[in-house]
Amino acid sequence: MFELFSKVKDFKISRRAFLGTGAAVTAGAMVPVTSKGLQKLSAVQAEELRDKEGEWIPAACWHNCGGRCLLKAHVVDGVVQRVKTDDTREDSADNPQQRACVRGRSQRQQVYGVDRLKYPMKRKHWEPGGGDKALRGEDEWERISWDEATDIVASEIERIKGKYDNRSILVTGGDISRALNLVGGHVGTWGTTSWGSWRWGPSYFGLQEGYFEHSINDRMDLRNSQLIVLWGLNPAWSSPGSPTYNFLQAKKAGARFIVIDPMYSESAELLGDEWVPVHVGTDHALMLGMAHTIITEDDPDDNPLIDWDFLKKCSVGFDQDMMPEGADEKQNFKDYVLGTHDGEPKDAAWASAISGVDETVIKRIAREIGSTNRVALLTGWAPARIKNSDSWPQMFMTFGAMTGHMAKPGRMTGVSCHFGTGNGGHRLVMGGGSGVPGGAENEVGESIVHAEMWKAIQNGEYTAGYNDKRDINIQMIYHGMGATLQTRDGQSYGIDVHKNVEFVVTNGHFITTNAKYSDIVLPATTHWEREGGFNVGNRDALFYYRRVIEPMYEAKDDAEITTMIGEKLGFTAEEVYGDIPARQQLFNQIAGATVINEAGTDYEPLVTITQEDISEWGVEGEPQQGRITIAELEEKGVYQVERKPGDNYGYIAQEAFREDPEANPLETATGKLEIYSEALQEYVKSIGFTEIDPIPTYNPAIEGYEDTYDNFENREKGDYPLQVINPHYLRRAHTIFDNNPWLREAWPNEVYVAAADAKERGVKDGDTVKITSKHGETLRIAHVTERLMPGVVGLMHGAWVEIDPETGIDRAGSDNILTGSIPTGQAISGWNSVIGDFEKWEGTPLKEDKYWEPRTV
Ligand SMILES: Nc1nc2c(c(=O)[nH]1)N[C@H]1C(S)=C(S)[C@@H](COP(=O)(O)OP(=O)(O)OC[C@H]3O[C@@H](n4cnc5c(=O)[nH]c(N)nc54)[C@H](O)[C@@H]3O)O[C@H]1N2
Ligand SMILES: Nc1nc2c(c(=O)[nH]1)N[C@H]1C(S)=C(S)[C@@H](COP(=O)(O)OP(=O)(O)OC[C@H]3O[C@@H](n4cnc5c(=O)[nH]c(N)nc54)[C@H](O)[C@@H]3O)O[C@H]1N2
Ligand code: SF4
Ligand SMILES: [Mo]
Repeated sequence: MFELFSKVKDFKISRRAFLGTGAAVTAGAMVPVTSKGLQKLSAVQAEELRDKEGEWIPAACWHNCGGRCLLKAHVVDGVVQRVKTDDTREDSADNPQQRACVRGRSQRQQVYGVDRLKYPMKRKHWEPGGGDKALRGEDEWERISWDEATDIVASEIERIKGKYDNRSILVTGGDISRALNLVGGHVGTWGTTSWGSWRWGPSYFGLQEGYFEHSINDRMDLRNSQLIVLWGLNPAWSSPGSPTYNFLQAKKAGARFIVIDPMYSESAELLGDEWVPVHVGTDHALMLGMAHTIITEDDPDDNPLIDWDFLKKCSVGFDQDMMPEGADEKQNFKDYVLGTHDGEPKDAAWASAISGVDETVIKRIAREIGSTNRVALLTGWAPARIKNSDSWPQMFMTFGAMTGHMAKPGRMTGVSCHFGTGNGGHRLVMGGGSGVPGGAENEVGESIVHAEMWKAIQNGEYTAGYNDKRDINIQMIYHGMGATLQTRDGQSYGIDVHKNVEFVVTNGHFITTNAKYSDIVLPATTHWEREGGFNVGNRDALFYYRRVIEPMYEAKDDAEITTMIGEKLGFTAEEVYGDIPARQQLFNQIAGATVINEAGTDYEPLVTITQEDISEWGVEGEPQQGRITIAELEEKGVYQVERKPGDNYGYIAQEAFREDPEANPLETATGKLEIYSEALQEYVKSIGFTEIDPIPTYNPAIEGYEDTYDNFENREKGDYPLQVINPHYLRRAHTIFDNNPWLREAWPNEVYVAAADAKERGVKDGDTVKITSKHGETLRIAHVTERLMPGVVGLMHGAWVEIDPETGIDRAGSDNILTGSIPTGQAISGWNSVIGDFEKWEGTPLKEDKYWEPRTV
């Protein structure tokens, strides 16, 4: 508990602002902080603050949230009083303001959260070697000094290295590798995270993964599409900012929207002309059924549905005449669809039995896509975050190639997700590098796949590749960044691992799940408390932020934490990080920022820098000519490239390839789109889990729709008759903001259950339910809805686990309590392939989490 006046000091508020008499509290300004969070000021205090001008400072909104928006913080006397968003330009359809979502606008509640991690803390019963390790997660915390904390971390690194070796240290993220690599390195982690099977596989058959490179056209061109298919994406929740607005412009321009999704999402509601509910993870089967309709009904003269010219010119593997050299002719896609060799046509009836989509709908949509001139086939990554979905991206490409909806105005096939939602293309404006040199090499050079990580550590063996299993003995975990224990597959196994290793340390902002199960927690600054930098989101705009407030309490930048630990390990600050001061790093990023030139052919400097600027900043650099001054950047916090239809900044994905594939080959083995791809097959095999065919054949997911049945042929439901998905929810950015009191009120964290399933189980809206999977159990208040197709449960991604010590059941609705540790194919974390059930909870009903106590220490 803290008393008010120490707060005043902590937050660098002048005492005067607090010395008003006990006048009635008004609804005016607020300042931090009491044990209950932000506190309202008295009328006198508020008036005094109002008299001060303060400054609007561009403030970072740095989360992995799918958007990027301008935030500005109004700072008076070193304290943020309010937050606003983009008013730096007129709003228009072509050049929308970069407006913040509900989360960004609540960020003051996060930075000033009463539950901020304030000081380095040690678990009370920790001792070298771990002490009572099972107490992790339940133990009390003791405040310690930075000196003691970094001593403990460095000595544990040395101790564990000495007792075992560097292969016993696992780092899940962050800068700490720089220090650890100086003493021999550590084991890392890897996986396909966001992308599912879109991460690496597509480069082998010739499509882009959607984050770094795009296979869809830019937002202006979207308005040329007559039909837009949103296949498993919900921009209204997962890409806030302008993407949904851009889609709306396409709708105004006349596009028809079909939404294929097990959930009738806000995007479906706003944009959709038709909603096609599909069983989770069966999209591949559905698309095969559509391909069958097109193949069987295509007639080049009377009913052209297939773009034969495109297929022949730009792809291999479609039919027996288009096979790459050396391939078995029988293994072509067309024969597979028709069932020529396996006797099983993948027709609409076959697809309907798996996907749940009516046969007539499958045929009608297939015909519509095949016969419409300009179609955009857009998919998110969610349908690929499915175990065994390794061939799904290749299927998506194949369907686009068949119908020729690629690489032309209004025609595109690919990923529309995250920063690239509905707006593909190279960045039009970007920041420069900081100049910080790369760190020492990690001599261990080994990494464990997320999808098996916790179980592999439990079992002492992990998969390093095809026929390559290796012993592993992890005894120390350093969570430098990320929410790994919360966001990786099989959380129950993860908690067990955390209760058994010898040492766990976390850098963070709060007692997050990682921190909760640690021995030492180190308070990190937020981006509001740091020197500054750039953030990018959609391709049109670059966001600049600078220091808004001084570091809270004893929080330090991660770089400083790593440096301190490096020093305790016997190295100089320069050896850990180089010797470029933070101010110079920021200046370098500004000086190196570039923007597309008017012709759209090259980049030029963004910021004009004078000798005076250089002297004022106290940095080294050269004057340069750009578009805007440093002062303007510092004031506005955003630079947005002005767009208009037909300008030089448009983007048509793979346009040059389509025009002349010989002169502009893809980076695939054949230089073409590979509907038959041995390279993809080899790649998947090399990872060491499961294998696939060179053409996109349908592989039912592990824990997919078919597994909800004991006997799929006879349709006898099994013990886990429902499918659980984890939509990315507007309440949070993954786990971030789960503790934010405003967002807890705005977006209750209920589990979405289909009305028919609820009725069958005697569950009413607002009842507490227990959701069960093969791997765990969790409680939530039920939101009974018609928006989910029957058979599907929507457990929103990212809630912080809260294991009830009495029942052992999670009370928070943590998604990864329900996921297993089941690696498949190309190391996919298949979070959307989980089967389960729910029932009415007969124990104490849950309180809405807006009434939950914050995790303060
Ligand atoms: N079951 C299930 N699991 C999923 C998903 C799913 O759909 N279902 N989605 C997956 C996806 S797509 C993703 S991208 C991952 C995301 O997985 P993570 O990246 O692990 O998730 P975040 O919640 O973004 O975690 C960021 C953490 O870093 C902290 N942090 C932020 N900035 C700083 C900083 O500067 N310093 C320090 N020290 N800490 C900082 C935040 O407070 C937060 O705790 O989750 C995946 N996990
Ligand atoms: N608000 C918010 N936005 C975010 C994030 C966040 O945590 N919160 N995270 C960001 C990150 S890192 C990522 S990777 C992206 C993820 O963005 P996406 O990969 O698009 O994931 P989701 O938003 O979970 O799901 C999109 C839609 O797919 C549907 N869906 C789920 N399974 C299937 C399926 O098997 N088939 C079909 N056809 N549809 C399915 C869901 O119902 C949902 O409507 O979101 C980003 N945006
Ligand atoms: S979409 Fe992301 S960047 Fe934009 S305000 Fe919301 S949380 Fe911040
Ligand atoms: Mo993600």
